[in-house]
Amino acid sequence: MIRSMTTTTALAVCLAAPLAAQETHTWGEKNADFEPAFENQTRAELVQSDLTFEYRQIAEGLEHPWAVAELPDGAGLLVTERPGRLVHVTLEGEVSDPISGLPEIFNQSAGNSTQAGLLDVKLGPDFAEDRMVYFTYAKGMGDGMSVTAAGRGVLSDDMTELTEVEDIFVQTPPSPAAMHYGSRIVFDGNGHAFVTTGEHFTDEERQKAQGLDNTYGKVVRINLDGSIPEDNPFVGQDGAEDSIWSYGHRNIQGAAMRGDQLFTVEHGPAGGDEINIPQAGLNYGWPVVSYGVRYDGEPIGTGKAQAEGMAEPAYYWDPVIAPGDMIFYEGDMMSEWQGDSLVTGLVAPGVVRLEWDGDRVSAEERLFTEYGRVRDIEELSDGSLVLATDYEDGGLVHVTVAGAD
Ligand SMILES: [Ca+2]
Repeated sequence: MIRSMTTTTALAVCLAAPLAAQETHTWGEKNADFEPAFENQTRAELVQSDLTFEYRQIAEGLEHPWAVAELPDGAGLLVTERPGRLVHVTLEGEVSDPISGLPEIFNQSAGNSTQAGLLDVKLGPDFAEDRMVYFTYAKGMGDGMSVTAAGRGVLSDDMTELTEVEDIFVQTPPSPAAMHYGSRIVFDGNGHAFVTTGEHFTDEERQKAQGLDNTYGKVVRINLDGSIPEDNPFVGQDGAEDSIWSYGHRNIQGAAMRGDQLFTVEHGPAGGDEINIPQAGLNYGWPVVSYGVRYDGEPIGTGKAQAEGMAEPAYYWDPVIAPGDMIFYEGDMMSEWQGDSLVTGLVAPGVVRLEWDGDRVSAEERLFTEYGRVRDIEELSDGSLVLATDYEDGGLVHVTVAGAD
């Protein structure tokens, strides 16, 4: 069954980008008054690509699409909708009925904000052989309590159901606060998965980001079946969760591998979004230090941005961009971007491109700003991009370079 054919007309319209480059970005007013620890840790030089883009709306009417994963052999896309649906979308815009077999998804709101739901989806590293699909989600634990979890299941050939579904990670302990779930899952190419979490936001819950006896505000590292790699940094340490890779994070909604190195992008408070390059066993500082301040302008933790024993972010934004996800671009279509990261923005509209010099950012560009809240970005096998716009009536946008095949 096809849920929406509204895109058939949109498909016929191929909107060319304005010939002029996008409007020039200027830095906004800072929320906080900290000095960076090193040059280009924030506000790197603003640049503009000399590319002309074409945009095609693939699908509309998706409810807060959160993640997009390309299937092999032109078989289209798997897309999560945050309320709890996993759907198949063709590149022509046909949206399937929800794929069955997911666990029950917790999608309650907290105040006027809904952050819980079905979050990431990725094809497993051996998908061609085992059709294993991995996902992250908010899991209800009873009495309104919830956690972040990661699961996996086998996608049927007709893409209508997941079978053999199991959890491979369940955050502990259950939280009464339905906020800050993270979460992405990425693979290191060496048999492990990294799962990112959040710290459930409240003043009380966030303190757990510094504790090793829980998995709030952590990057965790697991084997693909959910077992714990023996070389994880806290294996064998009394009172520490063996799954922890790094800690002191706030709300990590984006993650990507560059070679065998994990990069994460996390939501900070006002003025403190961070890119980190998480190393085994290190403390990334939240909520003791931050380059941001509380939303009411009051200080965070010690009121300082830096502390001995707490790792510096590789990059931070003040004002924030509210990062959704990030990729490292590898394709030929936008070949001058190879090795750059593309970070989606929810508050800063569109996508932020970062150029890197080793582990340091060297330049920044703002792209695709007319699309507003962008939750996810996927590079397709031909080097084109798909953006997922995060609205109640959200959709997918296919971005190509004018004149590219
Ligand atoms: Ca930090």
